[in-house]
Formats: sequence, C-alpha cells, structure tokens
Amino acid sequence: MIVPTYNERENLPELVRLLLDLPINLGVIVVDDSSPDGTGAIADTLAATHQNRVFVIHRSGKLGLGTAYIAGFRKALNISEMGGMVVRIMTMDADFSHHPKYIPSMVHASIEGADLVIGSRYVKGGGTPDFPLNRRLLSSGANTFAKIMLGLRARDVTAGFRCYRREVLEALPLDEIFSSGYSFLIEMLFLVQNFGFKVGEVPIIFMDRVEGTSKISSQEVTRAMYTVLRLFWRRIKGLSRRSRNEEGASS
Ligand SMILES: Nc1nc2c(ncn2[C@@H]2O[C@H](COP(=O)(O)OP(=O)(O)OP(=O)(O)O)[C@@H](O)[C@H]2O)c(=O)[nH]1
Ligand SMILES: [Mg+2]
Repeated sequence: MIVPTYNERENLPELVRLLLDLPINLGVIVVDDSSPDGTGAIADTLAATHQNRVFVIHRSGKLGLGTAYIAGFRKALNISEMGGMVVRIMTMDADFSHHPKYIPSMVHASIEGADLVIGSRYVKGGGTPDFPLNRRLLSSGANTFAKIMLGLRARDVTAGFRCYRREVLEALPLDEIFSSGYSFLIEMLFLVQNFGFKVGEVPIIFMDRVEGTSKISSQEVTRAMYTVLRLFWRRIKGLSRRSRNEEGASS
C-alpha cells in the first residue's frame, strides 16, 4: 500500500496500525515530502517498529501527488524485503477518507480479474455523505468533464483509492506521465483503459477528512483541466490516425 503524505501526523500512526491489522499480507510504503509537521519522522519510527512491513521514501519537498505515487510504484516493484515479488500495488490517502476496511473487497475484485480496481464513490453502495456542496460539485464536475472528454468508462475517475495488478504498472510508460499532481489519477486511468486493461469498481463510502488540512488548491484544479485537455488532444490524434489506417487498409 502506497500512502503519500504531506502533513498527516495526526492520521498516519492509526492508519498504519489498521493497515497492518488487516488479515492480508500487506506492506506499507509512506512517501513523505518533507512534511513541515514532522510526518516523516513519525513514518521513520513506524518503519523501525515494523521492519520489512513499513518503508519510507523521503523526498526533498512538496513535489506533488502524482510523482509521489510513481516513486512508491518503483519501490513496490523492486522491493525484496517482503519475501517475494509484490503482486498487487495499492494507493490510498492518509486522511481516512479511504478507510482500510474496504481493502479486502478491493483485493477480492483484483483476484477475480480486474487489472485495476477503483474504490469508487459513484457506484451503487458508494457515496460521499459528509461532503459539503462545493466539494460535491468539484468532484462530480471533474468526473463528468474527464469522462466525456476522454471516453473513460469507470464511474469514479478521480479516486485515489486503487489496486493495480503488478503487470499493469510494468506495462505502462510511467516515465512519460506528465501530470505531477492530482490529475495523475486521470492520466493513469486513461492509460490503463487505452492499454486494454480491465477496470473494476468496488463501492466505498468516502468520509471527509477529520484531522489535518486539504492540499487541493485552485492551481491543482486548473492543472487537472489542462491535463484533461492535453489527453483529449492525444485521444483525437489517436482516433484520426486509426481511421486513416482503417481507410488505408480497406482501399
Ligand atoms: N507526498 C505527497 N503527498 C501529498 C501531496 N499532496 C497531497 N498529498 C497526500 O495525498 C493525499 C490526498 O490529499 P488530500 O489533501 O487529502 O486531498 P483530498 O483528499 O483530495 O482533499 P480533502 O478531501 O480536502 O482531504 C493525502 O494523504 C495527502 O497527505 C504531495 O505533494 N506529496
Ligand atoms: Mg483527503
């Protein structure tokens, strides 16, 4: 489980405790961006207490959620301390919006055949009951915009609660991903779908954070729109190339 953190000192110890208590063989990689509140030192203590189960990547400053995931993916793909190759790589927020209790059902869906499982707010049984109206609008607006522009078929395309099969992360060109922040999630899903991988969704109830503060800024929202437009352009180019090829093949 990859957990990116920036100022999550109130949340991390309890989250790691719940993760390690799950009845599955799971390790945790915390990716901390030199949190000013000292989350990195707390993560180090957890790693020392739970050797070979908790690992920490320290980065020099707030470098963004997307690049934090990629750093975590690389570590997970190459980890040797867990007694074998890691077969599933998951991501979640540290602030309890993504509750660990949903992990077994996500792993189950992965075992059943989904190459990427999304812990989804927008399938039957999922939801965001305590979201204020502005967050609801932001989330549904971002989801609808990305889905229409990019032809994404999943219901919750901006969710950060995910389970990837190892083969997915080995196949995707992680070096070429241009989003460094939140829109990484949209770009990643776009790639997963276009590579022909199977996407599944498991319902989750997403609770607003209780401790700590949000890191989403208006700049992130603008960046996400830019990401969608850029990927839309790529999609259009891909579609026109395909139709040219088909014309060529039929003539
Ligand atoms: N390493 C790292 N982690 C980050 C960065 N930005 C956000 N995070 C973490 O990513 C997760 C999601 O960030 P949040 O601020 O909770 O974003 P959100 O859940 O979309 O927004 P809220 O609902 O307001 O909490 C949390 O675990 C953050 O600590 C970053 O730049 N670097
Ligand atoms: Mg959050």
